[in-house]
Amino acid sequence: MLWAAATLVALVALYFGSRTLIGERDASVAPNPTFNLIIAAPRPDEAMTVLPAKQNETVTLRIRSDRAGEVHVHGYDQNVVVAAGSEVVLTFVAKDSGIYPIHLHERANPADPESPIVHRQLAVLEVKAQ
Ligand SMILES: [Cu+2]
Repeated sequence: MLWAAATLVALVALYFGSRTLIGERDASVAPNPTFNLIIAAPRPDEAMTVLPAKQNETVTLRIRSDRAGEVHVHGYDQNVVVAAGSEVVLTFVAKDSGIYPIHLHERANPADPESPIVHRQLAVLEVKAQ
């Protein structure tokens, strides 16, 4: 019976050890995730960057932008207006699990306030069920 308990302890240690190795976020260290989003010239690889969170965590997006627009977390309907060359913070509770696109809504032609609004994907928020 003792060997079984010892094996279990070893497996638990291995499990938590491997969790640390793959860099999973430790909820006891950082209970509420904060992400920095820098909006500048578009890069092709950035749009699918996954920002990981867990259900019911308070998510904070710290957004710095070189252009005017509105950052929108689709599905959560969270918006924040950002002016060119400024930094804003958007905080909300991730109540629902799922994958949510984070967009910058900006004028197709920044010099023309009548030009259509385009949606540029900045990243995706992935909320995992607790
Ligand atoms: Cu959008």
